[in-house]
Amino acid sequence: MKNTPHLTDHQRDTLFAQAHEAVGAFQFDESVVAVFPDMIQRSVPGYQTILTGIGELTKCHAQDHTQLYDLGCSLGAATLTLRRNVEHRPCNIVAIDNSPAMIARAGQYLHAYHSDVPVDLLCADVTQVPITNASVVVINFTLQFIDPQARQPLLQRIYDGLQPGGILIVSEKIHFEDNALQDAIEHLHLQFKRSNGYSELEISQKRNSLENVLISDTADFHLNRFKTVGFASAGIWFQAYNFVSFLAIKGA
Ligand code: GEK
Repeated sequence: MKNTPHLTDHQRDTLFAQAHEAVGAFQFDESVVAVFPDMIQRSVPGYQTILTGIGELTKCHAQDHTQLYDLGCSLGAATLTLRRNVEHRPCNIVAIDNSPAMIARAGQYLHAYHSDVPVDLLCADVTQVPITNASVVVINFTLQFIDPQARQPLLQRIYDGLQPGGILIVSEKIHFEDNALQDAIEHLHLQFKRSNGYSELEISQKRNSLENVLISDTADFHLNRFKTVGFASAGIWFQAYNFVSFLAIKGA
């Protein structure tokens, strides 16, 4: 298994370590794929805990003879968690990302571990893919990259495609309307990145690169939207600074 890639084999993220004259808009290309596990671990507080929680929620809410979706799967970290937690159950998984580089590498990771649970890995825009007969839908840090106008229609299609009692897990970076709160909590996130070895140059160049690419909503905005599309219950099950994971449950 010498050449088999593993999600834990981290190539260090130094994408923004050198000064760039003009920082381009962030793209999920080959260069990002190569460092992605390291980048997300060092940038997103609570990332591992969220994956563990997704596993637990899947164990409790996956329904036999249904589909589980990982929308914006990147290298498939959440897909692997879904798969581990429905092993030996009659479910199948649909994992979708619109970055060909991500999907190619995700396929290698998924094949590196044996499982009897079928996974359809699709290179597609999540706003264009049908969602049917679902019991668990995960959007882990991807809604924030989707055109704000397309978010509610996507959530509506997910709601419509869920079985009664089915769940949606959405993890996002959020912002706060209150400026003092925004500054204080953003400071905590910046300290998290500094303590994980990112320099001021890396932090500021990454921020410029994500401007107009990652567009956050407030927690209230998310919660109201879950209610608008029909979810009976919606709340925050995890928060670390300005990173939140929401759970929305369709009524039985
Ligand atoms: C994880 N969920 O490790 N359709 C499909 N994919 C998209 C779209 C779209 N419209 N827009 C962006 N993406 C993963 C992490 S990363 C989060 C998700 C981050 C994809 C994009 O190609 C990228 O792979 C992913 O969404 C976001 O649990 O990098 O902060």
